[in-house]
Amino acid sequence: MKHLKTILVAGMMAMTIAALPASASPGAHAAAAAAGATTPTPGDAAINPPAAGAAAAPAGAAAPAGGEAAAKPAAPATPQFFKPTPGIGQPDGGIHIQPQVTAIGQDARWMHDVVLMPIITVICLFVLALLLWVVARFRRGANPVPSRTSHNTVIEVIWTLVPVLILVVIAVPSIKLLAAQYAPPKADLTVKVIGHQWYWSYQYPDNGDFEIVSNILKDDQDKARGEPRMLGVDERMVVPVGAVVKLIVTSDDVIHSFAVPAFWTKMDAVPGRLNETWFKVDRPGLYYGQCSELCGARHAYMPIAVEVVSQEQFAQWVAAKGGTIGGATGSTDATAAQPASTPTADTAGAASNEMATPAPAENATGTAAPTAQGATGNQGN
Ligand SMILES: [Cu+2]
Repeated sequence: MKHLKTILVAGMMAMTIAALPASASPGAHAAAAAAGATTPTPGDAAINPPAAGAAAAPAGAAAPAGGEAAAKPAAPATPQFFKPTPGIGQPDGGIHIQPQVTAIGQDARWMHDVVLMPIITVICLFVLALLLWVVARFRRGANPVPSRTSHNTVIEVIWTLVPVLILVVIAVPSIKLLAAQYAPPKADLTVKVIGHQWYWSYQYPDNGDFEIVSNILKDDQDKARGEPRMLGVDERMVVPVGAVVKLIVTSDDVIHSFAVPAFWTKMDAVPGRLNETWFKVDRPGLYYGQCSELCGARHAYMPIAVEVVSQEQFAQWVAAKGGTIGGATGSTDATAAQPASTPTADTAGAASNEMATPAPAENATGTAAPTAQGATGNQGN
């Protein structure tokens, strides 16, 4: 028991030490943010994987030059279909909840704006009025002989029952909303979202399992593309409109959180764990989000941009990424009615089929293991 405790304490100390470099830099981080981040921070080169940086450069150069009409997805390797709409999918300086573009989000916004805020406002004003009244009515000057009242059964029943009724009124839509969020419809498309220090990558297992790496843009690039500062990325996550998108969220290093406020979507990205969430967006457009779990020095520099496009545009984009379009993009209900990975396997190709069926997977592991061992053995001896 004592031994176990020692291990635990040692482990916690090790974790604290490991966390130190990250927590040592918030000053620099804040300074960079205050300076407007126009000067590239030292970590820039480090966080941009060479491959992604190289791939992003031509796309970034092509977008402002050739793709002035954003709807023209012609030649560039990475078609970008939308420019941001002011007030939609991004913060606009208000304190309200962003306009919601999913049914769940609209319910949740209604819950907040119509149920919770009015109730809490009335309660706050009522308690404030009560306090003021008590202060004035029962002040010492007006009551030389204090009242000796200590009980009032009627009022005690009221102040017990009324809060219970209020809570019940809140609980009914609240639990309905909660249940709806955890009852995803059949998925039309699966995207695996992986958080990294400090960028996101997105894998499309239904579309040939390609992966895109999404890094923040610099301020001048944001300006050139007409994107909001600190929210533009070089490679956006792209999904078809009206499709139920299942997100498998995980992380490569520390805990991140994938959050897109306009979708009412927020899910922790935990290393070694696959968290699932979903959304279905009915309005084409461009929506921004941010990592919502403090994940290190450049936590503020890993924004999320999701582009919701038509089926045709999605097919174009997938083709530009070297992926394949199967039956899993929401066009046919028959295929979508099966588990997310199966429809692609049926219609698309051998690549995704291998992922879905257990037999080839076993083969793959079988061949991979000896190779790895062999390599280790060779290097070791
Ligand atoms: Cu993060």
